[in-house]
Amino acid sequence: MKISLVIPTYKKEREVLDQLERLYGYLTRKNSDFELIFVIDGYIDSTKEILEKYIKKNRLKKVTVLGYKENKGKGYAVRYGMKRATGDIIGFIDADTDIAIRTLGYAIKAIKKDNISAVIPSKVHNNSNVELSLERLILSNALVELNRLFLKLPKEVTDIGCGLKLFKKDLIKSILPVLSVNDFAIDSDILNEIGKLNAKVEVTPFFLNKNRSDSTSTNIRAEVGMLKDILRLSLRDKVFFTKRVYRLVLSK
Ligand SMILES: Nc1nc2c(ncn2[C@@H]2O[C@H](COP(=O)(O)OP(=O)(O)OP(=O)(O)O)[C@@H](O)[C@H]2O)c(=O)[nH]1
Ligand SMILES: [Mg+2]
Repeated sequence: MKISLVIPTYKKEREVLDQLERLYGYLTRKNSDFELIFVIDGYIDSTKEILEKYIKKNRLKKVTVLGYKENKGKGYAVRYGMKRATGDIIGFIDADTDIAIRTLGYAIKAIKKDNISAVIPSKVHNNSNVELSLERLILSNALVELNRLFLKLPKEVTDIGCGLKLFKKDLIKSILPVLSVNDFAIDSDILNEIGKLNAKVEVTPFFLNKNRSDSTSTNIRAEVGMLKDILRLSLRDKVFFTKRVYRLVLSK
C-alpha cells in the first residue's frame, strides 16, 4: 500500500531537513512504498530552496515540493497537498519534529487494517506519553467538547489537534471537495465530514519528542479563529439540514 504524507510547511528553515531525513529514513527502513509532499505555505523564507537543494544533492526520488507565493494557512496547505496525493493511504504530518516517529509507526499499522478508514492519534490515549499542563489539558478537552456539541465528531475521537492524521484514499478523496477551512480548524472540518459518513476511526497513541517548541496553533488569535470556523461549519450544516427538511416536507 502506497503512503502519501503531506507536510504543510510554514517558515520551517530550521527544522524542515530534519523532518525530511527522519520521515524518508523511517519509511525507507520500513520498506514502504511512499511519497512525501511538502507544501510550502507561502514563499516567505528560504524553506523551499533549502529543501530543493537537499533533494537534488541526495537524488531523492520520492519527495515533491509544491507551494505558492502567499501564506494561506495550514488547512489550505493540507488540502492542496492531499488533492495531489496518489497513495492508497493519504495523510498529513507537521513539518517540525515535535511528533515522535513511533506515533507514525502506530498510525500506519492501524490504517492498514481493512476495516479502518481513518487514524486519529490522541494525547489522551492510555499509551501516549504526553505531559500536558493543566491549561493545555483543559483547552484540549474543551476543543473536543466544542466539536462534539457543534459538529458531527466521530464518537471514538478524543483529541482534535494532533498534527498527524492518516486516511484511506477513498474516504479522503470523497470528502476533499467539501472541505473549506484554511486555518487550524481543518481537523474539525475533516472529522465532521468523517462523522457524517460514519466511517470507522481508530485512535492511536501520540508521542512527543523532547525539547519541542511551543505551539503557535495554541495562541489566542489562532484559538479565536478556530472557534469562528467551527461555528461557521455548524451553521452551514444546520442551514443545509433545515433546507433539506423543508424540501422534504414541501414535496409531500
Ligand atoms: N502556524 C502556521 N503553521 C502553518 C501554516 N501553514 C502551514 N503550517 C504548518 O502547520 C503545522 C502547524 O503546526 P504548529 O505546531 O501548530 O505550528 P508551528 O508553525 O509548527 O509552530 P511551533 O509551534 O513552533 O511548532 C506546521 O507543520 C506548519 O509548518 C500557517 O499559516 N501558520
Ligand atoms: Mg509545530
